[in-house]
Amino acid sequence: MANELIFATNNLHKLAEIQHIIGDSFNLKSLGQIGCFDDIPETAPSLEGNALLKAQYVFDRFGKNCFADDTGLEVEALDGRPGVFSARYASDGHDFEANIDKILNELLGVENRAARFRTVIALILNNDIHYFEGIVNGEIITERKGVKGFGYDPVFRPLGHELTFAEMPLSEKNKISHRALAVNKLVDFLNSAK
Ligand code: ITT
Repeated sequence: MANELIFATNNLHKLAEIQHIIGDSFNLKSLGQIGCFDDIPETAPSLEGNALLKAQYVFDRFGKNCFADDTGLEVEALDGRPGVFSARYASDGHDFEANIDKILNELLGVENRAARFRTVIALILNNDIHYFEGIVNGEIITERKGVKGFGYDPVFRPLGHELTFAEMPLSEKNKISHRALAVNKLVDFLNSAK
């Protein structure tokens, strides 16, 4: 029987995407599937801290192997902001449009448009903590392009590509994204730990 592994998320789209990459050897379950409906606090000052908070919360209460992720957009000219505040940069809600407007305004007239997406995964496996990181370097363009994806995708163009993340087919983004890079490292580790 496949090993059960909890992914501390309620985003079933993310769960399916990662289950697909992991294959049959681990049976991923979401928070809802283990009966966890709590609003897990994400109050740490770093992506690493927030990913661990979520994984630890589940491990402490359910005693199950678990991993969690956190992602941020880090803009060089803004000293790495929005970073850990990416989801709630302009306001407390997940208002993607307002978040993009805020970044574009802050970068008005700024020449250095370098930015990166960074995903951190914290895994708690048999009481040990492991981190996996995925980074995509790119730049913030001056106006929105494309309607696919979510979040900051319309203004983020990955290095070496002509299209923004929001102009690429999702299958293309998923091959090169920060999340995919971090997940691939997690999967390599899990497969070697089997
Ligand atoms: P959880 O419920 O899983 O915590 P979340 O919305 O907080 O969902 P993330 O931690 O993955 O999601 O990402 C935080 C924010 O970073 C997210 O709300 C987006 O604004 C932005 N973001 C993350 N991944 C992105 C991507 O692939 N493309 C564009 N923006 C992204």
